[in-house]
Amino acid sequence: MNASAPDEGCAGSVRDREIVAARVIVTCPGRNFVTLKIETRSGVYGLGDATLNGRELAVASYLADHVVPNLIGRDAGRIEDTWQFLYRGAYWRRGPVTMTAIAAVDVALWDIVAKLAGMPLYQLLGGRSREGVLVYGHANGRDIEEASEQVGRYIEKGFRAVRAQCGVPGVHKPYGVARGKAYEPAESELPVETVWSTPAYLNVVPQLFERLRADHGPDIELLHDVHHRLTPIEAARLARDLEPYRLFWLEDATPAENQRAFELIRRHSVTPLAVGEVFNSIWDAKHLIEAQLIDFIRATIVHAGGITHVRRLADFAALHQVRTGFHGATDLSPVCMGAALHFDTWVPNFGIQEYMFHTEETDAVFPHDYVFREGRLHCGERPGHGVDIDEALARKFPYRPKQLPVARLADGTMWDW
Ligand code: EZ4
Ligand code: CO
Repeated sequence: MNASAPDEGCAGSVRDREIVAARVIVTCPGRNFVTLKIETRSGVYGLGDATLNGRELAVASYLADHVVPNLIGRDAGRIEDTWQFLYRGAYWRRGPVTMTAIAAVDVALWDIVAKLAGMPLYQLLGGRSREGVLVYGHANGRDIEEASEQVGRYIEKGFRAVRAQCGVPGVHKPYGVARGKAYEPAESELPVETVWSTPAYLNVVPQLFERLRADHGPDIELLHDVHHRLTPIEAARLARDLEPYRLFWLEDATPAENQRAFELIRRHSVTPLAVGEVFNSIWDAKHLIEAQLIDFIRATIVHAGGITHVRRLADFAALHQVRTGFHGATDLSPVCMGAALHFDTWVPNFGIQEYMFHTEETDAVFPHDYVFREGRLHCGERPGHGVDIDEALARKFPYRPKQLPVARLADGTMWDW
């Protein structure tokens, strides 16, 4: 970039903002994370999360081999132009690998510009809209009893909203139920094969929520994740059966490639619906939002093109009174969480934010300034998104290949996971 060009904006000079280096850092402090670090001539750097669970190295290569060479010499302040260059300019658009790579660049640039401006990132987006970000935690149990105890533990910790999952009689290793200390879906080098039974599941879930309301009363917000396991008519039945227990949301009730499938669920139920943690573009959600078939959009910063694209998605959703409910499982790194919390602090149509605790090792590799207090997460006031990386420590945790499980019906048919 021409260092003698007129200075634009107030976040340093064009010369200060020139990108001089960009590196992909892969580390496994309990699970794999991919991080992009972009450095400017001023010495100020930015970080972006590039983690795509089970497909980490595809994004690492997309970035290192195809994106980083384009960044060197660019003005880090040209966030929008860089986004358009990587999306429109690349010819090949969308898809989780591409959009995760673009997100990593985008978040790192927002981080740099906020640091140069001396502002917390939420301020650049338009400033604070709320005092804290409502989060939900994950309670799970091998049976209803254990799941209810877990919900109780979250309430004791101060949570105001809890997602609940429980074992399904006859189903070995159901989605969302912990095997070790904490629930972590990607557990082996090759996918674990699980067996799925829809009738047993449809039987147990309403019983779970009946019990949770009886044990914990009407005030706690309850959520549930179907993880794409039902057909549209089965999803409609579950949503209807759960109405008496007033869920905050029912998530991913059926796969959303066919967006019109949700019309069927809507016809039968007023249970609020959340969709989209696997979405990577506004186009994945267009009909769902326009036709008001969902209540919460879960597409998040790391998998949907960064702040620049998710801001557009959130504004579009706001026109239809659809609120945000960003994905925030442990496979999204603290870097994504930091950026998401700044976004959540600003976005007018905020709904809720998913929050699972990272391991101590992960928290040590990614020092951050966000804190949990009384059921809400609070982003810090440090310039940027407030999350750093300890590269020396990251190097002590080398990449370990891990994939998500797969699900089959009892007769061997491959099913949705
Ligand atoms: O299975 O993040 O709502 N949360 C979820 C997660 C996802 C994992 C997949 O990478 O559905 O547990
Ligand atoms: Co989910």
